Amino acid sequence: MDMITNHPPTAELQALDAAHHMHPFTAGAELAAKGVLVIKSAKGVTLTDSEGHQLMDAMAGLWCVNIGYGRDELADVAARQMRELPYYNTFFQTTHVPAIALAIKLAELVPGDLNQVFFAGSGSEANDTNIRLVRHYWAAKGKPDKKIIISRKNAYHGSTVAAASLGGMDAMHAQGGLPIPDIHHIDQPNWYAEGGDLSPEEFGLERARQLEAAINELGEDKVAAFIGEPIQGAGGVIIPPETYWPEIQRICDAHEILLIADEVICGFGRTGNWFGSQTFGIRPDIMTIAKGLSSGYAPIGGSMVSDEVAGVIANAGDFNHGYTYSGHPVAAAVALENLRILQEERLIETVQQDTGPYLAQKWKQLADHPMVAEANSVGMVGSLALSPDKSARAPFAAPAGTVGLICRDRCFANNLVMRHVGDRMIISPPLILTKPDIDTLVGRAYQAIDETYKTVQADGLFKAG
Ligand code: PXG
Repeated sequence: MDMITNHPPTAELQALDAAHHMHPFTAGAELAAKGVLVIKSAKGVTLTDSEGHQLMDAMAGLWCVNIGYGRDELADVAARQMRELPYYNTFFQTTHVPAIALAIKLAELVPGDLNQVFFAGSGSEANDTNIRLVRHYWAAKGKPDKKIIISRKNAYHGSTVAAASLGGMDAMHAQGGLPIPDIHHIDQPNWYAEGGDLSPEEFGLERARQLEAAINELGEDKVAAFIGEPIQGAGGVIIPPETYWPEIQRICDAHEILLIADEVICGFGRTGNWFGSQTFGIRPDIMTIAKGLSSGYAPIGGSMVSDEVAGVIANAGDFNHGYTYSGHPVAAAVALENLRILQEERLIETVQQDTGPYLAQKWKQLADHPMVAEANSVGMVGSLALSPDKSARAPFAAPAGTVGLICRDRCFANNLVMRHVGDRMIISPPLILTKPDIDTLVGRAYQAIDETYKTVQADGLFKAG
């Protein structure tokens, strides 16, 4: 028997993991001392760990398992494709049927004239592609100086050198000499934390107009594109004020700036439409996709590209860019089957019309708790802000994330996987979540928040900073 089918007990797995496995976004020594959680299997919305505990996964893995765990159809398609053609590339004038079939399907599903796809293995890779695409596009149009990409602080666009540079995470820029040149960051539309006395609508306009100010300052002839997540995900599920995206769209149109919507989290039903761009009225020139494209069953990402941009690139000689796994046949076949399930089972319509509104109503009730200052959701993504002084939207006196981490641990103790970003708690559950599941989720979340509240009070942390 191999180690996967017949594995050693948890403590031994933890020790082996600590000895040989470096984890993303993790303080290795701290994790080794604590012992990592080993997830063994999953079905529907439920994870089972190596000790047999069952947890509701309100994060859909890392925002990706949109159709839920355990769909045999995807496993069958993967096995069939591995037997038929496990690998071939899409370089040097070759292709294969799964890549063609997925490209057609994506052109049909993605709104507007984004009819071409450049495949990647992940969202980070796709955003690297986007940087090269937009610069190559403008160079091909005789404007090689249009190179700067404007992004936002607290954005997340991935973890490669270029994608992390596009992102606006200070903690990431602090390591490894980021950002690369010609990336410019403006402020985020986070009304809760930064809106002060402005109404959300006023604040949304003010933040969008920073884009226009930046373009004027840097020079329209130097700016290639603006990139943004419709809802900032890893930044804490920051749902922008309604005024924000229409103003961003107006500014991009008025100044000949390409608009890149990073749909890695918002795409494939998360917000109750196929794409977050539809929920927020964005008409992007390029769209980054990954995660929900395959529901995480296989690694795949891509850039959806408008007819205009793709046409210019097609006539500009070789585009000297690509990945061994661009359009990988097994990943493409799995993605296609995932899209079939999303479509035929009407999962996105259900989120839009039924379960999304139900979640919104239940989730909002959490704001009745004395430590919850805000609780918002759109479709199947939501967040809440923990605060010791709700009316002032005040942070805790302790370093950001102290209380959030306590709450996250209380969630796990209550068999709920809910993440924290600073002192915001976030959810992004599978789209198959039913109304009884939502009741369970919100019940466990309330319990965890209340236990956190009692701990925080007992520890003297319930004061504004
Ligand atoms: N864009 C967005 C909007 C993302 O959320 C990426 C790009 C990068 O995708 P890849 O496939 O390269 O990881 C992401 C990924 C978190 C977390 O802690 C979020 C992501 C990845 C890992 C952790 O919330 N988002």
